[in-house]
Amino acid sequence: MGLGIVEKVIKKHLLKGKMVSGEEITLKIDQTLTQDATGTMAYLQFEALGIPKIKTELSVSYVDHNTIQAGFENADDHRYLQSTASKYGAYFSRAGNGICHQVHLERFAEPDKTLLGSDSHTPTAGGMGMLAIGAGGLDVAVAMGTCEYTLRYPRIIRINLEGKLNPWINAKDIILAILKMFGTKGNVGTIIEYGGSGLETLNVPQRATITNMGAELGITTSVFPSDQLTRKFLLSQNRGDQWKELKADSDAKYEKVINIDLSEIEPMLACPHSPGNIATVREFVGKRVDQVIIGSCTNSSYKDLKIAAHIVKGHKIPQNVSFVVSPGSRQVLKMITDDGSLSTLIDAGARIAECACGFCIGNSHAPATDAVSVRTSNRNFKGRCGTQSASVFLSGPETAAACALSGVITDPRDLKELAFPSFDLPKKFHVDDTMIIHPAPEGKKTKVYKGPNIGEPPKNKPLSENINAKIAIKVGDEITTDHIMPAGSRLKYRSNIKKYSQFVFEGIEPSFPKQCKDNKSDGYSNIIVAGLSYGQGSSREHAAICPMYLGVKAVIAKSIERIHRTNLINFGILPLIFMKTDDYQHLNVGDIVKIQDIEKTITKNAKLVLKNKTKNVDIELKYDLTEKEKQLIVAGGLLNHIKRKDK
Ligand code: MIC
Ligand code: SF4
Repeated sequence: MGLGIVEKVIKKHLLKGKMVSGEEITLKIDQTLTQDATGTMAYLQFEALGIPKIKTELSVSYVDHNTIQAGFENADDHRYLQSTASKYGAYFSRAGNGICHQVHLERFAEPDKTLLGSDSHTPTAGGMGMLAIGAGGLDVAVAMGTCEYTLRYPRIIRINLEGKLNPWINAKDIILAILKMFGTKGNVGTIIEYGGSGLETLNVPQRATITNMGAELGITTSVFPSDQLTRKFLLSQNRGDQWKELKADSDAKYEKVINIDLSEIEPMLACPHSPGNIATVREFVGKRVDQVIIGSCTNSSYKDLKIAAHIVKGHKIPQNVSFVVSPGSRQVLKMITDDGSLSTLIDAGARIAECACGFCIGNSHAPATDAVSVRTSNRNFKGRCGTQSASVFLSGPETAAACALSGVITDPRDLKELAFPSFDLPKKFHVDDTMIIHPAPEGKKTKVYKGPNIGEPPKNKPLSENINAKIAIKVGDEITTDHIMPAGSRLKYRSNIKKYSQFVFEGIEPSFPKQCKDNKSDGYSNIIVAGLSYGQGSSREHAAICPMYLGVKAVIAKSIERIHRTNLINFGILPLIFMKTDDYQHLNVGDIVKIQDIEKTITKNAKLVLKNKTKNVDIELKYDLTEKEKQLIVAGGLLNHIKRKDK
């Protein structure tokens, strides 16, 4: 039987395990990426592992998230990252060079290779035919030191894209349509493989817009074949020698095959407050818009910005609309500068933001109270933009630019007097790697710089046999890592766990850290109770480290998302699932609960029962841990486990 592209890449990189859905497998990792918000912790952990050099073929340390320097903290972190990259053997992409996923696609991604990144949108590189997976910083640190990553073998779904997009429709509209089909819940452990005749009409940046938002589906990753268009893109980036064909065998089998006719896709929106809350633009036409932002790792490529410039050319943005453009990389910025698009955007009244995450993570351009913002980014969770009362809609750049032009939600197909521009990607992109610093040559001594904001990664104790705890918080469905560990203005404390942990659940229950502390002084550990899809969104391992620091020993939920579940295990927190979802109602804040004989129970795969002593009820819990995960939990996390093995 033939193989699909995902199977081919996995087979080539398989170090341990069987290629059977649900089985634990270990893959050889060729490349890693980190970004500054997760990277400082990842490199602190890499240092704690005591491995002298990075062993992967290529590792890149990007600075793109915390580029606002309103205080010494971020600048110090950048220096720390630059010095560790140099010392341990990573490339360093400086602040201002661009968003990690955009730059990686332009300069480093390669077909038929594996990439592990400490950012949930790492799968963007799947647009290049890479098996690119997002993970917590600690997993990436371990992969830098060992070239290994362990996960469960996925279920593989094939989506055939047939036909051709109509004018004014963006690749973003395709992925929003897919989000409408799949939703953001229940897709854990899935990989999507794309195929179909429509691929001939989708260039690499368009494919990358689609793979980027696979993160919002909650899947492990998604992958496109590597074909002549991939080759063309690599050639245009002076990297033609890195092209390799990757295509599925005609008799490859998939768990499910879905066909999408591209000509039926229309302009789409993700409505407040979830990327899974999908509607057509038509349904909202005429709604007031206060802010429009084009940028982020989803839609800030050269063509995206050139089209936006074409739409606003010769017009002025209405006075009540703030229009922001944030190019994805310095390459994009330089090219829109050289071809005049930047000047067009400025003439129209655009505010030009740095080539960075910026607005997307809520550390700038927070909208006004009750404002409506249309953005080309990938997440619109409540409050993520920095303003709790704002409503954020996600769209493609054509729709966003049309909205900026008219001050109301507008279907770009209604821009009647404007012809749809037909420009192809250039044969040569502007290639200048000045802002990518190479690691220090072999043998050269490099000193690691550590500013006062950088604390030691916290240590955890091995699991105790019994957990005697109080329920410290009870939350509902779809709690994202943004809810657990807010980003925005709090982001600069990422390297300082003691300080950052004061903000756990800040937007939901600001007294949570104090509650945990009080419970601890009364002799209890803490437990978090949650609904469906707990830990959606980012790969932010701080959403596990900071609760661990506050004495959280278990999360009991109706379901937990993949990256967050792994992060919990990596930091020694038990991820537990209600056997009967109805039992959710039997746990409330302040209840005193006990889980006994944990190690014995999980080693024997026996029934794990929580006793709610306050309500006098027993609740059965599922743990579904692999053998390796059990060892991590028992050791009190991955770092402890590795240290134990080394002894
Ligand atoms: C995000 O988009 O939420 C982030 C910020 O890029 C995160 C990483 C982080 O928390 O630093 C992600 O997507 O993993
Ligand atoms: Fe940066 Fe936003 Fe992309 Fe996250 S989603 S990597 S914050 S641009």
